[in-house]
Amino acid sequence: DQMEKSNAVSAHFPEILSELATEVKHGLAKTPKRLSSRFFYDDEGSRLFEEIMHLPEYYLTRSEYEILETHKDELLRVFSAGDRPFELIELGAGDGLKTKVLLGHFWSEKANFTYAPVDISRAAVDKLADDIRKKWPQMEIQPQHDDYFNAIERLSNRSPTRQDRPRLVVLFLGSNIGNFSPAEAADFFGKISQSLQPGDLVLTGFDLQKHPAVIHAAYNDRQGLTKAFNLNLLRRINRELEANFDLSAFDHYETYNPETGEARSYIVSQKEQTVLIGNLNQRVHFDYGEIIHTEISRKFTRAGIEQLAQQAGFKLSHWLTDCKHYFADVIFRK
Ligand code: AVI
Repeated sequence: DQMEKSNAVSAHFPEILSELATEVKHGLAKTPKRLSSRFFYDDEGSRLFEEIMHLPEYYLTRSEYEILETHKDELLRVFSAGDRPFELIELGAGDGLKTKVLLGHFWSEKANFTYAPVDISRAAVDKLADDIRKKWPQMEIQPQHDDYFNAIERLSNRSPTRQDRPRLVVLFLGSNIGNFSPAEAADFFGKISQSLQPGDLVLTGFDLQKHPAVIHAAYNDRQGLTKAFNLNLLRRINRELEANFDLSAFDHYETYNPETGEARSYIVSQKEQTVLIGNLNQRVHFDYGEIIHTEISRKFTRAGIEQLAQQAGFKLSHWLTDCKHYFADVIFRK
């Protein structure tokens, strides 16, 4: 009842619309229609993505796992250089599957560090924190339920930084950076760079350009999990904005363009139809075959990565890849 009232209020006072409502209102009025992949990650979306990471076609996670496993010792040496304690801040931690490789190693080597996982899904961050407390009860962790940009904002607003504070090591794994436009990626590294001091580090996972068929398959799995993940956005809109998308009337489509390095995901309307977004009091018309563009997953070249580092005032200090050269974990040094 209380809920219904607040929904009714938000329908009449657009200035207090939720972020999702604002995105839907503007994104579905555009041509072509557009919704940001930022909104994929409600609890169900985060769960589906965890399943995607185990798919045979989704090589990204396995490649990065291999890199971290192979180089965990070197990473510890770099992070703790000069015997400085370090603070790991992981943006978009998810289930921490890959990070646990590092945490376990650092812990068994008695490294002097703390871990602050940040994720936009509360369920994901709570589960990760529980898991770590069970595995390593003495590890110092500060889980944060937040989005990347707020977390970076907080980083830069810290009280005047002392010379003797721990080294900050920002982790941004899993090619999350690929979901940003080129401008957003440059802005992201620029903001992080401004909040860091000389000697601080950023470790980022980049998916590399490779045979287009390998990339295409990763976003078109046979089980249809990627489709479910993409269409879950419509389910979320149905639930949170009282819309009536009929999920069976929409499909998933993905293209990879090797000239630009961009994989793009779309939702396709399989018939002409009109959808009602209840809370916005908005009707959205779809032609037969009309698309909503939902995601970009960019694939990088070494030259492109070097340019990102340089633009933001970083030095590329380590370049680590898996044996197939599918993926790179790269350290930028301030
Ligand atoms: C989270 N992100 C790096 C994934 C990707 O590969 O762009 C999200 C994803 N989209 C479809 N499958 C996985």
